[in-house]
Amino acid sequence: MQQKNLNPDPIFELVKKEEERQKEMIGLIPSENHSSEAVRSVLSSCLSSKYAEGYPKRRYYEGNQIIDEIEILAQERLKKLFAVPHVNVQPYSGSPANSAVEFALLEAGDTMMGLALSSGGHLTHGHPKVTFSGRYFKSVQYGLDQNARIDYEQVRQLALEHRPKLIVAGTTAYPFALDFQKFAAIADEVGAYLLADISHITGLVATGEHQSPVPYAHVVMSTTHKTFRGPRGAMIMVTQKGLDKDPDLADKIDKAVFPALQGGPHNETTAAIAIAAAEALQPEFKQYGKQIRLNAQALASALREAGLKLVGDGTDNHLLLIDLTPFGEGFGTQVAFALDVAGIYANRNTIPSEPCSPFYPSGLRIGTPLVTTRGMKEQEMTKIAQWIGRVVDHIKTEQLPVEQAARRAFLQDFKKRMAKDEVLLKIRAEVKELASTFPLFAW
Ligand code: DSN
Repeated sequence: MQQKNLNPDPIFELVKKEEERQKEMIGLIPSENHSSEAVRSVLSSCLSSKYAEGYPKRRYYEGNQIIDEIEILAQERLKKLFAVPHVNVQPYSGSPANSAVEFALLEAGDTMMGLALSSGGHLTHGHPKVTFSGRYFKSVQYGLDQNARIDYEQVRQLALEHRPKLIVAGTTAYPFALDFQKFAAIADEVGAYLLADISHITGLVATGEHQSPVPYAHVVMSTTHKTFRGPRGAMIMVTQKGLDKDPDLADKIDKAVFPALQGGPHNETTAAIAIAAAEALQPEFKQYGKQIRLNAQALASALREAGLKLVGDGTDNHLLLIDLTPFGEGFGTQVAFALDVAGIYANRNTIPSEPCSPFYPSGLRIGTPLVTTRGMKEQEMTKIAQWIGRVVDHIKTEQLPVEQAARRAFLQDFKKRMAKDEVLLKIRAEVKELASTFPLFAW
């Protein structure tokens, strides 16, 4: 039969361009990662054609014998990796997973506690007014001490005062180790459930580079695409401690994911999670976890040498927050835009006690998962820090106008000028030369 001459969809051209962009640039967004060919191959497989509402051996659709095997494999590998008795791999992503845990453990109006967004917490940890967790539950938010570390004394005082039913220990822009044992002592004292959201640090927990929350928390959730290096998805684990507190906990979590909040699971994602879990059980993954932290520490010292200030003066994990207030309020905005032109993509972020605003923040959030997965090591981190230092120095006179109304026009003009700025384009060429020698996935 003659093959039809398919009119190539421009989408394929755009995907190719995005791949080139990723190869030519250096990615420092701490929540992103590149995954293996094996993970990516099952994502575009026939598994996405199948409905499998329900759980293995309890489906609402026929023809799920093989999907059952895949989901059971994913569960078993994760149970082994994290030493937990129950795992749900169906949440579509991190926010739905956290919503499911909250729906399972709380009634509308119950009190929950989480780290404030402005201190490095996540929207789903009770951010007031605009989020599901902030509107349907009474949310109490804790913060940081003067050294930019979680203020455990404040957590305890707030817990004693408000008697939350749920305490969330989890972060999205926090460069330091979490002390799950301290969180557990507080949760146990007030009889609260402890949820550890380890989305950012799963790969570090799995490799022993960060304390595991499993002995301390009742529920542990994570996305599967950050340091874990799997597909976009999430998992919710119930610990033995959780089952001891509430023997129905696993069932409550499963029912909150399906049928309460979701429909059919994305089987291709389930299979990719199973593959990522098998990869995480390999010895190379331990090396990868170690290198993530070594790279973060190398980046921190080279950034300090370049004259940049870090929130809390360093990092214990994969993430760093650069405090750009010495260059002007809101300066994270200009730096993020200029770095993008110079071939380095990161994200502008608020810093603790942000003097400007979330839209024009004074910090830059960076991390090492993407570059570590590409095989870069300490010497490349030094180069990256020097490039960041050169970009900051080059644009340091570009100040945001104080008047709100003038900011938009300033940024439009700034972006236009930076797009053809010779210094930035020269750095971009240097970045490209280095980046092109590293594959996206080197493990
Ligand atoms: N958006 C994720 C991050 O960048 O950290 C959290 O959901």
